[in-house]
Amino acid sequence: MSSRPAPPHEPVLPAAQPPEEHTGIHVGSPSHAAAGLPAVLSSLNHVFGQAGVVRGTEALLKLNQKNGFDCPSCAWPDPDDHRAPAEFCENGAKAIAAEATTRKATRDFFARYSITELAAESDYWLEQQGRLVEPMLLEAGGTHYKPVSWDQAFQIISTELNQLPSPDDGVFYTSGRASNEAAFLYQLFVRQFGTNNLPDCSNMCHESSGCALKATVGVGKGTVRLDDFAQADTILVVGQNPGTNHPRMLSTLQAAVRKGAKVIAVNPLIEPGLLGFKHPQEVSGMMGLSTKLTTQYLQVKVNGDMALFRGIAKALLALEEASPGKVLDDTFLRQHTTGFAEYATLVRQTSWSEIVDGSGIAQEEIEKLARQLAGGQKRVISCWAMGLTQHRNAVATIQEVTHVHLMLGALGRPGAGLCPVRGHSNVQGDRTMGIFEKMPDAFLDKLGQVFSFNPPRHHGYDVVMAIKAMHESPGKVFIGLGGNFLSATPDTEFTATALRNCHLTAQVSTKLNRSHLITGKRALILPCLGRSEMDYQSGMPQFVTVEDSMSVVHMSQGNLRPASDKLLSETMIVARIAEATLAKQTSVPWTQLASNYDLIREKIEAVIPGFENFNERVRRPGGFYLPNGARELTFDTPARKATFIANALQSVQPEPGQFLLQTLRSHDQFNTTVYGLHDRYRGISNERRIIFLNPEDLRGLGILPLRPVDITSHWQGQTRLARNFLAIPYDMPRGSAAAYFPEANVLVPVDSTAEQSNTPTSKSVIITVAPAASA
Ligand SMILES: Nc1nc2c(c(=O)[nH]1)N[C@H]1C(S)=C(S)[C@@H](COP(=O)(O)OP(=O)(O)OC[C@H]3O[C@@H](n4cnc5c(=O)[nH]c(N)nc54)[C@H](O)[C@@H]3O)O[C@H]1N2
Ligand SMILES: Nc1nc2c(c(=O)[nH]1)N[C@H]1C(S)=C(S)[C@@H](COP(=O)(O)OP(=O)(O)OC[C@H]3O[C@@H](n4cnc5c(=O)[nH]c(N)nc54)[C@H](O)[C@@H]3O)O[C@H]1N2
Ligand SMILES: [Mo]
Repeated sequence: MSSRPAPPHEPVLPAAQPPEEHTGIHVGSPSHAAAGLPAVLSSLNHVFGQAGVVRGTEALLKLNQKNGFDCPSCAWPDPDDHRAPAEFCENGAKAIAAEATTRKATRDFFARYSITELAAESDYWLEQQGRLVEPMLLEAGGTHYKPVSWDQAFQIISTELNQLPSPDDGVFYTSGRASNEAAFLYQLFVRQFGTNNLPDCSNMCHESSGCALKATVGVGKGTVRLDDFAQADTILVVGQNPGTNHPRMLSTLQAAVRKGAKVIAVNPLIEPGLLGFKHPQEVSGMMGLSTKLTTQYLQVKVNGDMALFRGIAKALLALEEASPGKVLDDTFLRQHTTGFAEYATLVRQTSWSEIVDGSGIAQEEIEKLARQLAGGQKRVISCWAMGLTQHRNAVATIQEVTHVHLMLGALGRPGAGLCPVRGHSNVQGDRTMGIFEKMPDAFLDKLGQVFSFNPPRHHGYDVVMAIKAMHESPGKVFIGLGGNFLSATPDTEFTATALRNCHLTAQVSTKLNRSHLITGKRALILPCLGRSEMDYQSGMPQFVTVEDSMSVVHMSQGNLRPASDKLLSETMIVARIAEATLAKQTSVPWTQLASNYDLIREKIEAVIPGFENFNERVRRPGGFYLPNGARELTFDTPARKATFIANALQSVQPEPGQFLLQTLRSHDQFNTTVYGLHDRYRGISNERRIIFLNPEDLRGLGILPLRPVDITSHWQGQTRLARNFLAIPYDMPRGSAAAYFPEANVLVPVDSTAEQSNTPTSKSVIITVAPAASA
């Protein structure tokens, strides 16, 4: 028998991972403070370089102003009262530069490059190609995207969706930049189509915070407002790198420090942005004088926070025993909480050695912190982000943070409370609008009543469930309202197979990314307006609304000329998909709603509590706060009280020779969007394929700094490999490691998720490191 000869050109699948080459690293020493003149120069470079001076200045003048548009870079709130003429940060400016760019990925561009060729380029290169300007279709078996009309695009989506064996074979992803109006219509469409398959980026982000807080204080959102910071005695910044990811938070921290607050950082890495801050809008800051931010820096082990907060609770109990009635807030505990006795017993049973081993922090350091928290007015604010949420025990860890607040009564009074710092600028609003695979019945009842239909009740897929479902059963349809599903999710190669198994993948996007290249049998790019752009419907200017991290709902109106006259607003794209797909099965006047966003807001008001007089109140400068029970000390928990949850102490323990890898952001990226190749504060230039390790650990491995290494992750007998990363010694605890997302996502096992929230454990990946095989 003769075997068939291989075809001359074996078809090459487009690469799911960015190329493994290095870009030419330069390592300097990490900074001692964030912002200052380099930040201002970097902002202007990005904005004027991409958008030109006129368009760039036009955009910056409206950024975060009450009559302008909301910065798409993070969810940190804007001041309620006074706004500076430049109410933005370096990284907000980069986000605007990326959107306002005059570069365009036109039909000629797509004719020039096959998807395989595009996928061989880096994420940075893809980002540099500019705005998507017209709908594009990749036909089955096609190698190149080709232009398609909007009508045809909606027709393809409706045909594919209506051919599915069940509505549950549709997967409808949302990234947290979608406006309230687009998100509300989207979830309505998906539920009228017949499924709750609404995975969103939150599933990979603050889902753990939502789960933890819902159970302890009855609301899955933070309880503080911006003005609380000026009244706080102590502000904990835990598992968060605000210098890069929420730079405007540094002005808030600086103001608090000047009023006498102590800021305490809990982070395995020394993050320069937490050490000091040079306010770019103050003369002293521009001259390089920095305000010292942190008074205590606890270099916790990766995944050691649950042990640390258990330790704080233990130290508080000891202080209370020494001075009864002085430390714990007895009245608060009695009136507003339940479960304290049981929790206190558990804390007493936890030994100091378990706490110190688990956290990597000495008992004296923890006791010192406890004394600080218990001193003064006990006005404590705890802020946290991905350093807490992306671990197996994330929910229990965040509950442990909450317990400390409950013991001190540091909740629902000025200067005190819980502050999960959200990522995407409207991720919190999207959830309020119903982007959730398991919305409560009260929401579904009301939605059904207002729109006269029976919303499906069975829960849908979250992100991880969606990946597995697409992987296991081919033939699904995936629609992404923004985002970059392939690169943002864990286990890149596994997710790539999942997407390739789909009949159709369609992405509503502004910029080119890897999810456009790793596709289903057919694929669509649906280009939309960005937030900075004017949105006219039926000749009338429209605005959208968003909700920030502190539950302020406010308007956002772009002022730039759109990158192309073929772009549609996200809201209109959703409406047209719905109209084409549901046809006669719906009585919702989709395109009529999308022609006047006030009409959508009327429907939001009818369905969702807290939006009374929405259209009127949102037009007031600065918007309005949504109600927050926990802030008012009314707790929507089964016991109607804030609830202590006695979780057994746990942590991920790598074996000897293994490390615990966290995947994090560099200074020059927004999630999967790579603006540049530098990580200025950490002293890294021109390279992303790096792994930070403790210098002693590196020496122990016999690996010299800057040598290439291969990283293998270990999970239940499986291994995953990421090749050719440069080893960088960095100030961090032994046994811990760090590498950038999304390059390291290939190492995150799809099955390794947080208990309850099902969030991928992107901050605790067990790895081994060895000299690169190719070196
Ligand atoms: N410029 C810019 N802004 C952004 C983003 C961006 O990519 N770029 N992304 C946005 C989004 S969606 C989000 S969610 C936020 C993310 O904001 P962050 O959560 O600040 O982002 P990460 O880079 O993931 O940083 C996690 C921090 O946690 C620390 N850490 C890691 N593991 C642990 C641990 O076990 N314990 C503790 N205590 N700390 C740990 C890391 O050292 C790092 O300082 O930022 C938002 N804003
Ligand atoms: N390993 C690891 N993985 C992670 C994380 C981590 O820390 N480590 N963090 C996780 C977190 S916190 C998050 S939030 C997710 C992020 O996951 P996603 O939200 O899916 O990813 P982004 O990179 O923010 O999406 C970028 C794309 O959004 C599109 N876009 C930008 N602006 C707009 C717009 O206005 N409208 C529309 N429709 N599209 C737009 C652009 O095409 C751009 O390429 O990633 C998660 N993945
Ligand atoms: Mo996020």
